Amino acid sequence: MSANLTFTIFKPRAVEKKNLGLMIDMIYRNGFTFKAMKMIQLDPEKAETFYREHKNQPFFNDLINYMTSAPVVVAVLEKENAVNDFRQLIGSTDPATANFGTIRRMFAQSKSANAIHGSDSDASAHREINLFFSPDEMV
Ligand code: 3AN
Repeated sequence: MSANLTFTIFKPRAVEKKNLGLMIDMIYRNGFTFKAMKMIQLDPEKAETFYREHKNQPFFNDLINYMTSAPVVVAVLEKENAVNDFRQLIGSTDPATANFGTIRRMFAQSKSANAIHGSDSDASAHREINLFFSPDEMV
């Protein structure tokens, strides 16, 4: 799989608040291309697999409850240096301290309801893409 790919989730509150279009527009304007995208309802098992590295964190149960509370949109994005550039675009985990102009600063409510996910490494992107998409779903 290309190292120029990253994986994102538009989280429940961002979908409910109808901010999807604005967020997608920002992503396009920052040079990313969508290779795949779909709306899904996460079940607890899938959410726990996805967030397995946070299993022992105090916020884990809340995170799983939140991520399974309403539909999300998952997508694969392509751009040179996709992982790092996308992390820059979304901003830091806590929207209160995320840089101005980042997606989380503009659209997130809190650390758990923080609007959007972005893979933190090429290895994570590879794992996360394979968790949600089969090769025939990618353009
Ligand atoms: P990021 O998504 O910025 O890489 P991670 O990987 O540290 O952040 O955490 C994964 C997800 O867990 C975050 N996107 C956020 O939804 C949630 N999370 C992280 N830290 C906290 C926290 N202190 N309280 C509540 N939720 C958190």
